[in-house]
Amino acid sequence: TEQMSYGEEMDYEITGIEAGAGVVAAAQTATEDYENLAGWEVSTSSSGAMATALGEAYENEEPIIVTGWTPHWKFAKYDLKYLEDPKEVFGGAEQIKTMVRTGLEEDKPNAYTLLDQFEWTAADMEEVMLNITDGAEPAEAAKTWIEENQDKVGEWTNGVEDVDGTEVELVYVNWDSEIASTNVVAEVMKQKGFDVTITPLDNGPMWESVSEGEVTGMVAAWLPATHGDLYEQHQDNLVDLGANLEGAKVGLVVPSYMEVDSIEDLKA
Ligand code: PBE
Repeated sequence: TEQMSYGEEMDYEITGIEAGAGVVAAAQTATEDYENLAGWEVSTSSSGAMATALGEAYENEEPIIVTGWTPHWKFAKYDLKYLEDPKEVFGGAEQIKTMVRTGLEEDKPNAYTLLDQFEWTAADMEEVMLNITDGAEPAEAAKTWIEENQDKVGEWTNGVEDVDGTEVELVYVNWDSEIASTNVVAEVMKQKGFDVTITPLDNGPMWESVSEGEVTGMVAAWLPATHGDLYEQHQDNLVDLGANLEGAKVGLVVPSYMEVDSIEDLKA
């Protein structure tokens, strides 16, 4: 059958993203836990390179398996599906949570309150991501969304006083979802008078810089599964401000034209 040749056609390679991403670690675990994935490997590069490879394969109707996640603009651009994961290697429903450094509430209460009140939906985040993938600068896409969503932004800034250049540093990873959220929060904070720096890091250093108190915080903690090991390692040294988005998900994603529905259907 056609399905038997997928492995060969893809050179037994799952197209990954940044080496430090939780979804890449989970994909590597999948190649160990699913016997039928013996001999498969997860390549690592960047989220941008993955998106390019996916776009090219899609255009040519070729098979490709990527480490994917929701919210992401790729589901609006292409007809895609998650492969079923009967062993639940990729976990279930995920939340994206906000983590800040200890002591922030006392030192910078207005920054703390705003970060604590930040929450939006997958549809909100996807709107910003789509705008960016269609060519808008992240900061511009953030401003546009803020202008159009004053009600929601008003809830985040409720009780937050205007400040005069209070410094805030947010860290993130250059994943499309986190570029969107971090730019939106940064822009809202700027509009309240904060002096905001946003710094892209690798995943491990992002968690570390918050737990070591070097930076203000981040809105990019995927839990309970995706960043579970990092949370466990750092939880005693950070303040968990709860979910800023519900209904996130990670897994192996393929174009819908592929005749495979479950990770278990792939052939060694
Ligand atoms: N992601 C996007 C990240 C979390 C956010 C799914 C690529 C990860 O796998 O660590």
